Amino acid sequence: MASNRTFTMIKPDAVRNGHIGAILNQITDAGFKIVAMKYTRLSAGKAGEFYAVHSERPFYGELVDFMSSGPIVAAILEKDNAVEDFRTLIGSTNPAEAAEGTIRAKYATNIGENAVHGSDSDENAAIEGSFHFAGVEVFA
Ligand code: 3AN
Repeated sequence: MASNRTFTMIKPDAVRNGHIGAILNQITDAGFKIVAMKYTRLSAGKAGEFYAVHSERPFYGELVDFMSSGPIVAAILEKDNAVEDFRTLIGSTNPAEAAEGTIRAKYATNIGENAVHGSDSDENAAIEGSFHFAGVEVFA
């Protein structure tokens, strides 16, 4: 059965470009409830840990540098079928291929600086949520 939670980050490019409010509006307008949220900055070490699954990919260093380059908004979101519905809402990894109206089509800079993160499975949503939030910071 699909879980009802996913994890997101509004990435440093979208924060720098002033899109926090618009992105959060689009997320809540789409029916997601914010059950945890923080404005924070990842150290290079923490960003490297978060993206460890990509450590062999050629863009890993660039990704870690970018994700630790400025503040992010991290959040846990709740909705039926959260993981899949949120991936649909944000659009393809490469904003040039993202469907019109999706968050990445509207706010992403390029494939590396793509405005938002969305978990790709229920299992990763739980791991990523726990990476950023303690139990007492989650309000069901
Ligand atoms: P998604 O975030 O859509 O799940 P992944 O998991 O393939 O995409 O990639 C994780 C992150 O790595 C992306 N959000 C993006 O910031 C970065 N990334 C992915 N592919 C590339 C690429 N070809 N060049 C640079 N950065 C990339």
